[in-house]
Amino acid sequence: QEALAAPMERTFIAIKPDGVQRGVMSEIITRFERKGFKLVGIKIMIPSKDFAGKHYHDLKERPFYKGLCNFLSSGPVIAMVWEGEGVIRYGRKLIGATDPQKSEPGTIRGDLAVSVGRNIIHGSDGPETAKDEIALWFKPEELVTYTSNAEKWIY
Ligand code: RTP
Repeated sequence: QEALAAPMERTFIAIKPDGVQRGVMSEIITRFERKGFKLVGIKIMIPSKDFAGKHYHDLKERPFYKGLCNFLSSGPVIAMVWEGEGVIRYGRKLIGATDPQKSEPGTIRGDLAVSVGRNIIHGSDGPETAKDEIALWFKPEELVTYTSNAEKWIY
């Protein structure tokens, strides 16, 4: 009998309102796509302040919490779920350090952002947060399971 394959790792990635407004969403998607990760969920929405507060509940005690929630709900956000081996940890690597002044060139924040309060993208920081954030932003039926088979489309 065939062993059941372990479910592939998934992470939650959001392009924040500044990333959407600055027109870098395709660039961000390209970097995850070209690495070889698979997009299994995507939508655009304007989160309410209450919803933003839930997303950032871990930071409730921080002085920037209110401003951060106001910012996340200030415009459209692209919410995504990406799948692949090591996608949580490597996704954070693609994104770069929280403060774009400290993120390396070659990372998304290093190349495309300058300020910590406007760092254009969010990525889950571990398996537990990934699970919670995916459940907060997506209904199970909004996530798609499919096999990548590029050969089929190349003649
Ligand atoms: P994210 O969750 O957005 O991927 O960011 P992160 O894990 O790298 O950083 P975290 O400490 O969780 O902070 C979440 C977001 O809060 C904003 N922030 N502002 N001093 C400040 O004004 C300040 N510090 C953090 C950033 O936008 C950060 O992404």
